[in-house]
Amino acid sequence: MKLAIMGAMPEEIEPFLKFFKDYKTFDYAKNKYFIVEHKNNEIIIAYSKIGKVNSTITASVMIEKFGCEKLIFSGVAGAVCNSFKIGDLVAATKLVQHDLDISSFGHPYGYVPEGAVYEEADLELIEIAKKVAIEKNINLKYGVIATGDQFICDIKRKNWIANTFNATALEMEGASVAVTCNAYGVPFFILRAISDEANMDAKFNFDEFLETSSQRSADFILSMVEKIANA
Ligand code: 3QA
Repeated sequence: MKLAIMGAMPEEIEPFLKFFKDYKTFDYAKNKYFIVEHKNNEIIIAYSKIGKVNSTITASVMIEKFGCEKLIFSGVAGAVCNSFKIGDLVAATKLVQHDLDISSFGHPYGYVPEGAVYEEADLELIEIAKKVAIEKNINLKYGVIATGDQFICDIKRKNWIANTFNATALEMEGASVAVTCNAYGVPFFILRAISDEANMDAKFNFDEFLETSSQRSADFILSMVEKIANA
């Protein structure tokens, strides 16, 4: 099986490269792809760079160029629902582009013709995550993740996103990866550890917690990979 593991920033994939140690590096489409042989599986690891466009390119390359059959995203996110605290892990059930807006034509936010407001994550991978959470005694959260090309550090915008999409966390890549994977019929799973609360303090919290939250997300994904590899 060929499995893709992606993040957006170097810090988000560093824990994987540290864990696997032994990898080959490929340059493609202005990015680096790291290839690991693991228990008869091939794992392709990359960070896309920030945002919807970059993450779309990387997810497409993972599928088209490297033939990945499943894709996992690991990284950090801003919390939008009050019960999510820094360090908490959230698995996306559905993803939405909060900055996609043709509402002047009467369409709902996040919608364009022939698309859907919400892109759904793969249920089998969510089941595997549930098992890992039980085994590791982790209070894994689930919910809608909202994506847009903006670092959100403003309560008004954050609350608008929470209310408009029933979102629990927000970031800048999940929904574009989801659209890409669903277009190709590739099952995907998106996990984020909270790094900030998308408020006035977001910039400071983000800088402080990027590394530890990235590690927390990666540790969880590595346990999932063992289950996927042994399946
Ligand atoms: C944004 C990163 C992008 O990949 C999305 C982090 C955590 N908190 C967020 C928030 N709003 C939107 N997204 C997020 N990731 C960081 S830009 C800083 C880059 O600095 C999730 C995320 N509140 C690089 C050094 O200059």
